[in-house]
Amino acid sequence: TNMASFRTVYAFAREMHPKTEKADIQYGTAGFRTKASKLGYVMYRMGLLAVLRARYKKAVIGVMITASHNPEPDNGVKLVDPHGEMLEQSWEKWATKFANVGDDQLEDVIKEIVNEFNIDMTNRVEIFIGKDTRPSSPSLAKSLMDGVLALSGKPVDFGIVTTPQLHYFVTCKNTRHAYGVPTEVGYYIKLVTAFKKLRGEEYNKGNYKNLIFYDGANGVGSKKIKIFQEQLGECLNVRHFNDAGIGTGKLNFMCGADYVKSTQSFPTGVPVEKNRRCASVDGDADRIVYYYVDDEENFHLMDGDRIATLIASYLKELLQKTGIDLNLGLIQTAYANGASTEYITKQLKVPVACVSTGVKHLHHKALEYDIGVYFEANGHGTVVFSQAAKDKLKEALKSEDKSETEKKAIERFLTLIDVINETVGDAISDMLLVETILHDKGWDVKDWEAAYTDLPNKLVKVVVEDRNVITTTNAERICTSPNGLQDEINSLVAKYSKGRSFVRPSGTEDIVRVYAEAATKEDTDRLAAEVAKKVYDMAGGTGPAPVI
Ligand code: G16
Repeated sequence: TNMASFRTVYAFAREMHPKTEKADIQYGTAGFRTKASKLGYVMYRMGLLAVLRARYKKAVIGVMITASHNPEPDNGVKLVDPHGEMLEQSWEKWATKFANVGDDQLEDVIKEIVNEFNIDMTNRVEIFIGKDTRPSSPSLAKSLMDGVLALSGKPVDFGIVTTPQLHYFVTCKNTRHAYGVPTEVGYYIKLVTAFKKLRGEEYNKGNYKNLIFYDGANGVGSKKIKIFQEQLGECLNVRHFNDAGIGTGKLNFMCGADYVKSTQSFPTGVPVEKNRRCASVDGDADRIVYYYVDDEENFHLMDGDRIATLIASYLKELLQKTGIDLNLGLIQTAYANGASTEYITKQLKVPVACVSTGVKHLHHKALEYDIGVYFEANGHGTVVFSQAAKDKLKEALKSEDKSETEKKAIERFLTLIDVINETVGDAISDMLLVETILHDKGWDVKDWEAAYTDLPNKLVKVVVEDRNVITTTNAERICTSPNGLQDEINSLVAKYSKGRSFVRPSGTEDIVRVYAEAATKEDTDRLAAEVAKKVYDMAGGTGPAPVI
């Protein structure tokens, strides 16, 4: 009976979700991403894979339909593992295999994976599904659900939600509600209750004013912030902008976290008010960056590195007040500004680890600490706490050896954990955390910025024929092919004071990314252009060549 049921899989595929693309597609930095029109059959197949994964893990698996920071005509899919993490890397090759075999081979691939992992196909499993606001998402969700149904799984559709909300639901369900209630209402209640408790009665404090301008990137982040705002009431005034309707083509267009970070400029649609604290989220609300415009109308960016250092330093201080010994680590990628890394190691004296791009890598590394703070410079990150750390804090609260001041700090620490969505980077939860810290310190955005000065930095995209000709090692900081490219980069970098540069193929866009930083803006721009030109020349650049 087990094997016979796979027949439906082929029938569904052939009649409703036939493979339309010849070229192979790869499970990248954050799942599959491409033009939405090319994704119907991929979704169907991810529905199949999700059921197999769920049966293997004997747990709920999540599937998020989104292309996050990419433009509106794109879409994508990422799988969420039982504890809310991204799909385990050893299964990515299965995802890629499922996506690329012919329709008539699907049954065989299913048999292969069932045999390899000895999957009990009689398990009844649920698949949690979420989608962003892209117009293509409902029909792709339908394809996905057909895949789930073809293997007799039960799809549970959460409708339009942020990526971190879906991760949260999966974790709640699999921890039997220990982490929270797996509904949107449950999510808001948990975060807002903790936030209000931390804020207390005094909404403004020192230089801190409880008004923030929020750019929702014309996506799901602008829908959900309204629900937050209703519940936050007067204690945090979030004035939101960029809330265009679904299908207007404005998603992420000249706004949102990716635009602000990569162009280092103010988004459209948000009124420019001098010295006003502003924040932008991305298309599925898992990234956030802060910024403001000063009296001289200069733009100042507070990116993921800055958020990470703010959080790490605050947690470290608070931890000291609890008198409890827990280890704290910070995880970055090669994109982290050199000045931030120096500040963390030398000033904060917090150990830093550098890993490859992709939240999946950062999250994994962060789990090695009692308290792991991880952020990509692009604003994607969160904090994870080990169960042992949580237990230790809770135990200490009951202990007679602890003073009242220490107990107060412990209570605050535990409440802080509830504001944080530990399952994955969550723009709105991160914002509530940053606002809590700034409020507690009585800081405005300038006080925050004063911690260290970023080195000028620049991100450039280079279009090449096949981005996979670029390979890297050492957390993507060294390029291993094409032959000789790294030597060229080294000699270019050597010309500039505080110069640093690296190149890597994007896992979400069909381009090569070039990062550069140096002591001055002019040097940075020049170094970025020179390295971009080398990539163009040595890695098969197409279209107009980068100008130096
Ligand atoms: C995704 C990943 C991030 C990554 C970004 C860019 O973000 O989740 O971890 O930094 O893509 O990746 P790449 O440089 O490989 O294109 P998002 O917000 O698009 O899901």
